[in-house]
Amino acid sequence: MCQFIKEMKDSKTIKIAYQNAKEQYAEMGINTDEVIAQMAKVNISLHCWQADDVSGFETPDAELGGGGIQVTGNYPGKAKTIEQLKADIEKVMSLLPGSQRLNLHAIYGDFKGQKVDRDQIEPAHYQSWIDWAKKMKIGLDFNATCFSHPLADDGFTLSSKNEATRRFWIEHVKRCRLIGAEMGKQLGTPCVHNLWIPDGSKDIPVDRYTYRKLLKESLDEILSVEYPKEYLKDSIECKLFGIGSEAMVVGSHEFYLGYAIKNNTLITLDNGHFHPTEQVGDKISSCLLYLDEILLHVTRGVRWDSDHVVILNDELSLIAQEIVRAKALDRVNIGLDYFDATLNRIGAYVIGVRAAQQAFLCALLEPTKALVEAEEAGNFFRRLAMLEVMKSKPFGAVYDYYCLINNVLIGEDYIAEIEKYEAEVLVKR
Ligand code: RNT
Ligand code: ZN
Repeated sequence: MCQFIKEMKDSKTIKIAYQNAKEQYAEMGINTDEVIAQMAKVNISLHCWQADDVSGFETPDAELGGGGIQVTGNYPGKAKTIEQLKADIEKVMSLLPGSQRLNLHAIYGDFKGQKVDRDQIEPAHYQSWIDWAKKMKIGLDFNATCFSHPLADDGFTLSSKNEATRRFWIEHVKRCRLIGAEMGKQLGTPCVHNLWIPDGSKDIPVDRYTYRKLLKESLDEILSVEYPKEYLKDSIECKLFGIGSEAMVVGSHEFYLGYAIKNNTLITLDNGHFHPTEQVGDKISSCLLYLDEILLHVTRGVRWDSDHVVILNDELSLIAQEIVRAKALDRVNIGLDYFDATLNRIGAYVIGVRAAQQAFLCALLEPTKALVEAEEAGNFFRRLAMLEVMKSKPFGAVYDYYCLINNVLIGEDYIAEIEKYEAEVLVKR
């Protein structure tokens, strides 16, 4: 009874705060109810790999190995089985307003204790994920896994000068696209297949041209198999450098942007994959002028690391603003990509998704028309002042209300809920 009264009171407070926020935004010409309705277009794809430190389920003791990416930390509760991973994702989604998708890597197949090498995987190995996604009413996205494998140990996969190695990886990625298309077909929502390869070299290479030529040839062969766009969308992910590939990454931004434009694929913009003074937010309008769609890997770069938990920072805000200002929400696929093993992994997801949602919500609450008018009039004081004023408008009250009408915990209440899940489930693993 007491709990019931408290909930009633809380929801009343949230509604009053929302009403107040609604009036404040209305004064700036913004209809908050319409903005909330638009949040349905912000359909974030959760990366499965935060739940288990990018280990996957090929063997019971699988771990992320090489590839220029690294996980640090050993916080208890990592998902060690598909069942645990599913339970964790269900818990995460229960704490999020709106609907999400799940983004799987090939190493997360349901191999049922069998050794299935990457060039042998089939749609059947992912059927239990598809069935679960149907039950959850969510879409799936997919990724070839071209790392954590002996044939990736020398740092080259699709650009390898060893023909047998290159062929192995071509076969893997071809199969991944087939699996992705099957996911899209069965789930009735296109699967975005993202291709990121670690290929690169620690020290100064002399034959960059050949490595890039080999990668181009591999991609041409992989993409020569066509799938309906309603089933599969192909995206390719560039990177400036990785750990152990500091001097050159074969799949650089120029390489993939050129390839994507020429071959009509999507490009993946991972905001941890550029020089720190570059902004992915600034790249979006350019990419959208030449490509039908893009994929985001939303992350947080910290010094040399590109994969910290997403928070609501300026970089994320600019990304969301640029997408909304370009009216391109339906041309941008939003994925997350980070892995931190030093904190509760369920919490890491909820923090990141809520931050990304808040960035888009703020962007939708922007009086863009008035800002553009100030810009066109050359009134840069007004433009800058308005951008600053918007930062202290009560977007939090709008987000709380969005949580309320979606029936999920509001504000800090999710923290205790995750701590409870940690005590009841995670520490017992
Ligand atoms: C690596 C890329 C890539 C990976 C995942 C696991 O730098 O960002 O997207 O993080 O595929
Ligand atoms: Zn990425």
